[in-house]
Amino acid sequence: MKSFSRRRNPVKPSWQLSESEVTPESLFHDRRALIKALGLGAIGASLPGSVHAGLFDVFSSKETSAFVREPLSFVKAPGFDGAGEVLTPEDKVISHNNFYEFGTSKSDPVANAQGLKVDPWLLSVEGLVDTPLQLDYDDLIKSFGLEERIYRLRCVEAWSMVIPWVGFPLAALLKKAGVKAGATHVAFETLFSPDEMPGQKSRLMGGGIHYPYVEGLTLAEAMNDLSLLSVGLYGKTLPPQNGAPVRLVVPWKYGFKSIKSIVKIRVTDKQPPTSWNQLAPHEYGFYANVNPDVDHPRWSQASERRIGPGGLFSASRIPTLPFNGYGEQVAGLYKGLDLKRYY
Ligand SMILES: Nc1nc2c(c(=O)[nH]1)N[C@H]1C(S)=C(S)[C@@H](COP(=O)(O)O)O[C@H]1N2
Ligand SMILES: [Mo]
Repeated sequence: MKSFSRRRNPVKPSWQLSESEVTPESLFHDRRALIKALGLGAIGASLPGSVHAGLFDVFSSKETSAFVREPLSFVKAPGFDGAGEVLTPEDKVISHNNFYEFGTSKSDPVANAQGLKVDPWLLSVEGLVDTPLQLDYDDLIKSFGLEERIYRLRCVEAWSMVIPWVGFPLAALLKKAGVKAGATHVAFETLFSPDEMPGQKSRLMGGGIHYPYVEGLTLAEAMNDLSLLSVGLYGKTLPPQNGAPVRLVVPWKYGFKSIKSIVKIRVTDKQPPTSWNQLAPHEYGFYANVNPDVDHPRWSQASERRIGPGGLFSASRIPTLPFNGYGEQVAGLYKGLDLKRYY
């Protein structure tokens, strides 16, 4: 192999650069340099300011540490200790995310969500309830007894994690509001804040979803003890990329049902529209129960890659269980329902 002449090359090879010259932080203090370096060119120039800020967060520890997670007090819920399963390490849980409001790749939410304002927050509980509720940030963190529950999370994309959530049963909130006779479903809505959520400003970045992101459960599903409103993970408040300050966790359903950063919960007498079903009804149903016997039209759901300490690419493939292994608690909700038709 012919060696090239270093003397004729005006650019210093990387081994000649000093430490300060190679640290991304110093290199990328100039936004235009960053955008050029990432190859975004004209696209980058037209991205909203919040996206630029987000790109910076990846490289600047000062900006990533802007979001402070508070320690929570909670009890360990008996029966939810994870049954000896290996937890997905915290750094994987908070860096491999789906949150299309902040972009469609797994690394976008952590990069773009750090500036999300979660306090003040207002979660409104309304619709067919005796007492509509308006919960602020402190109400969410302090007015319910918090418990830790270790749940499996199975994404429809066939990867999964084991996560120690901190939260309170959705049923506790619904009981506090008082569900009126005639109610059949519960609808959920994520924050709509395009200035903070760049995916809501651009169809490309937001994956084509019609925002705000909405989800729904039957009333019986919502009242099931497994349905959790999570305000934390790994003992601290949620980071924005995981749905701060409050998100749903329904572990027997595909991950997209576990809607993040909720501002509205409405009790209703109709099956509410849901974002992924609106986008691709043949691929994503209202129920979305984890089911190894009903494949996604484009891939098998028979197995999954469990994300452990080595991350996604060294993850082992394991069989997917009906209802994600929670059949004992929830199969009764679907007696007589054709789960192939109601996927
Ligand atoms: N508002 C909102 N909620 C959302 C999503 C989203 O894009 N927007 N993605 C869903 C999907 S597909 C999954 S798998 C889980 C991922 O949760 P995690 O990032 O905390 O693991 O969040 C769900 N909740
Ligand atoms: Mo997902």
